[in-house]
Amino acid sequence: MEVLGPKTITMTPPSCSAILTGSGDETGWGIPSVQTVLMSLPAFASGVSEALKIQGKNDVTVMGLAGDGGTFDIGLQALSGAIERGHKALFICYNNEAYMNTGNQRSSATTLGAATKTTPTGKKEVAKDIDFMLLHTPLAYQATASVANMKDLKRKIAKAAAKDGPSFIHIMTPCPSGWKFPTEQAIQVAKLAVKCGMWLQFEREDGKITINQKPTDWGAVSTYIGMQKRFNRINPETIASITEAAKKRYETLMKLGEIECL
Ligand SMILES: Cc1ncc(C[n+]2csc(CCOP(=O)(O)OP(=O)(O)O)c2C)c(N)n1
Ligand SMILES: [Mg+2]
Repeated sequence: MEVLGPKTITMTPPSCSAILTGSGDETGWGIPSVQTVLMSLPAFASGVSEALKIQGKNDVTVMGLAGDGGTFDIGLQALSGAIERGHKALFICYNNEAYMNTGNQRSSATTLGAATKTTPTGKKEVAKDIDFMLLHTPLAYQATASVANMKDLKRKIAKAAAKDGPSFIHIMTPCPSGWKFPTEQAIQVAKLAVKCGMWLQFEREDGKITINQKPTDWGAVSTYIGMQKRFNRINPETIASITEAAKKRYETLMKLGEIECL
């Protein structure tokens, strides 16, 4: 909100953030806010964005804030449609890697090997790569960001809001209760994810990908995993395959940085 200012209309689907922020007359946002249904925040945003356009209100930002469940899974179809139609709106996904508000059920964003209520022995599937999927959509601006780097996040929000089309920012948001680590380590966990390459910081603008921060220590993947009790039952082979996949993803991103994307 510091970046977007008061001329913003926000919406949130059911999620932890909806509980924190509220909606209508009972909201902590201090600006107009709507609580949408879980499957279609981007459809709500499309409608509000078009209404503002008809009213000639070009200086109002429409910002949707959804979790990984509301973005990767249940809201994906609506997001895909809103991007394809090109509405001016900023879609922010805070990714805590599970359906946390309802008690930590796995989502398609949950990392391989992580225990959740519905994967008590560790998730068997790799996480859906929403960033790479969205590289092939006509977003006016796309970025990843981290709660451990607020300066970078604010810069990206400002850029996204200035675009005359749909933009998407994907924020890594460690969840102490769901990932099972002490709350005071949240920023440390987020920093480590970037350092070990489990989280890639990049942006796509005008068809060009820029890597904002390079992974510096692939060996720290096991430290990152070791800090979180959700990975208590993971074996060394799975850690090795997670590390390999992270390396491959970074190599692919570097190659994509050399060519023009959509
Ligand atoms: C269609 C539909 N299915 C299920 C629910 C129940 N529900 C409410 S919040 C939530 C979790 C959302 O997870 P996510 O989007 O990752 O946000 P988080 O809770 O992790 O912040 C679920 C499943 C719902 N409200 N609507
Ligand atoms: Mg979530």
